[in-house]
Amino acid sequence: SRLNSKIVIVGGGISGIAAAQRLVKAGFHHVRILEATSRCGGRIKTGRLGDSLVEIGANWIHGPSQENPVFCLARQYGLLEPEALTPENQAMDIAGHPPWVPAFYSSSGQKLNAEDVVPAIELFAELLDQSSEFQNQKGEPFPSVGDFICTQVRQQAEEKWKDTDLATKSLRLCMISNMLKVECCVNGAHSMNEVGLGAFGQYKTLPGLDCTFPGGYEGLIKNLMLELPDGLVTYNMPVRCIHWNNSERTDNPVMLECDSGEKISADHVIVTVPLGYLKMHHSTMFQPPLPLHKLHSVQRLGFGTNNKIFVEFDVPWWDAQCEVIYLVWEDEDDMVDQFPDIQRSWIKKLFGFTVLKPTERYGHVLCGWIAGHESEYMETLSEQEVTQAVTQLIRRFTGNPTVTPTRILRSQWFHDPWTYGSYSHLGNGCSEQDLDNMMEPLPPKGSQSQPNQVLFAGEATHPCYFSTVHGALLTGWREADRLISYYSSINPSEAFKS
Ligand code: 6YU
Repeated sequence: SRLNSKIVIVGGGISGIAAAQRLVKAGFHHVRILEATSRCGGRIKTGRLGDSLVEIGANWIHGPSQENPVFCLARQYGLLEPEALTPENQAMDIAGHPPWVPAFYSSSGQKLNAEDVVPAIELFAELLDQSSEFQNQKGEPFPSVGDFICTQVRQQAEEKWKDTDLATKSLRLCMISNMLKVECCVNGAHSMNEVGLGAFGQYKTLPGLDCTFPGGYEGLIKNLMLELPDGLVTYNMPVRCIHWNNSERTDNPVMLECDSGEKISADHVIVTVPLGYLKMHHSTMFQPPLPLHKLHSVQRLGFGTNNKIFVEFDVPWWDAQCEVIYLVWEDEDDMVDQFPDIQRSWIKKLFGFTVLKPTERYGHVLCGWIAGHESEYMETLSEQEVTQAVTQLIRRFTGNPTVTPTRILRSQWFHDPWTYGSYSHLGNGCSEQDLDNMMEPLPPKGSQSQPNQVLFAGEATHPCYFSTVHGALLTGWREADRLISYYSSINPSEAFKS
């Protein structure tokens, strides 16, 4: 019966907490979360820069509207600003690209005219839209979104910009390089050449203008945790191995082995560890090993790094209304988003900064964004080295040799041993099938042994909202529901509270 079945959730991120919350509500008594670290939240992590709260991990509610469960919970808990709650805000359909007020600076230290670069941004946006249209087509004309976009730009630029002078044309191609770097951050990919074209349209956006949590994203976690019984989470308890189809025990089919040596038996395990962790540890984490089709999907799906570098100033060097600052390198008209000479050139991957608003709350703080192997290299540098590189960069692009940050703070998601990166994307050759494989429970379909021994939740198991908090939350609920309906099917007389 559900009352006695033992359910262990591996990982206390939003997906693990969501699964626990739903199972507890449905009347399961023996639910626990084993979390490797000393805190819950995982990639939802609010930190401090001086007196201000800043997000080390997830930043926005993407598409805050009725259909978004993160939005609905945040509203219910009273965590959002009035503006985010307005019908106008919820109705705004931005298709994943917020209409921020931009400013453009060049590597020769000049502010660029919008009209010189905006045609490149428009062409890029058009091609990015088209990249979503290769789904369900037989074969992809190009292996990646990066290949598709660069080929199309090369073909179309000549025609479109035939009356434009050479210098401006070249500048627009440099702007395309910048846009590729932006998309590396959005997709959590090393390069747009590693984002598959055929499945790009698999990702879906929701309506609503992206909003933030004024009191920190972790407020969502804190409120959800209040709905859980005390002691449900065991901290500092990394799970090393999951023995399923466990023949030594007849009462419980699954046995978990922790780093501490502790062994815990269970009827069901919900695994929510990040894809980066799975890629690294799948061979030791499952006994027997993962079925091949699942393993191949773990390997084929992409999991790159996107990091933030918060930079604080006494005095702003950008305009008051500016919301995003793009740094355009004038030597990048060959449309590149990767730098072979990483030690010297890593900083070129930083596409620019978003401006933290409102100023009354944050002071003058920018958030720099950097993805890819360059970002992973940045993590190995000291804070001083990063500060020096960012200071030099800003001095060069503003042409002002005295600009000096007062404080910086950066994330280091690749060196987080429980994550190994930021979030997932569909890599070369990926399809919808890979996400289906990711969420398929063990033992796989068609097996004779007890079903639903090991279930899989987490951001990288959502068919269309992967890489997001709402996607992760929904997968936790999905796997809880899988168990709830499993128990009602084997014992229909047990009425469920819900
Ligand atoms: C969003 C956003 N956002 C920025 C950055 C990052 C992410 N995301 P968790 O990892 O949370 O939990 C797993 C737990 O397991 C964890 O606590 C571990 O300690 C534990 N664990 C691991 N191993 C274990 C073991 N062996 N034993 C026990 N425990 C173990 N999402 O909605 N808005 O603004 C951002 C952003 C820098 C790093 C984000 C954002 C992603 C979310 O943070 C993430 O999906 C969820 O928090 C994951 O929750 P979880 O429970 O699955 O895992 C067209 C097209 C484009 C496609 N993409 C466009 C979307 C853009 C995505 N944007 C992201 C942007 C930012 C800025």
